[in-house]
Amino acid sequence: MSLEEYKKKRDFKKTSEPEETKIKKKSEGLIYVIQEHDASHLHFDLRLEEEGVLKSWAIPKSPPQKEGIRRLAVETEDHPLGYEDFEGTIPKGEYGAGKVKIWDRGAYLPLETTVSKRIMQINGKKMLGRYCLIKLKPKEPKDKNWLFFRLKDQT
Ligand SMILES: [Mn+2]
Repeated sequence: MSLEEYKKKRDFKKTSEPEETKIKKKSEGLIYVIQEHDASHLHFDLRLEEEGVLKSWAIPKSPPQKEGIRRLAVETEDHPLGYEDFEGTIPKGEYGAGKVKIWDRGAYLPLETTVSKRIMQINGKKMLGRYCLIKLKPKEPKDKNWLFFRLKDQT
């Protein structure tokens, strides 16, 4: 867990994204947010609080609000706590240039966590239910593709 890659990619004199971790007084649960990011390609950034950072995945299509939709989620660099509040425009020429807005946020509860699988209860407004992230077998070591989908509601 390190913000080295996050910091290396950004020039904080130019972007208004947070440079450092900001820890607020905790509300309930772990942070969950999805930011809509209108960069070179519109995508959605899923971020989940884990061990003092926001683990991050870029989802190229709309997030899976209903069961039966499986979305590719590409793991990206850890982001600092506090990034869940970020909305604004990353300037042209900077990493991730384009508009960022919060698409959904709330808290999540991890139910099962391994290196290649996460099952969790997401309590957002648009995403509410049990979700799974599962890592796809990498073809090359640099591959960081996961599948993200909603699990069946429990009765
Ligand atoms: Mn992004």
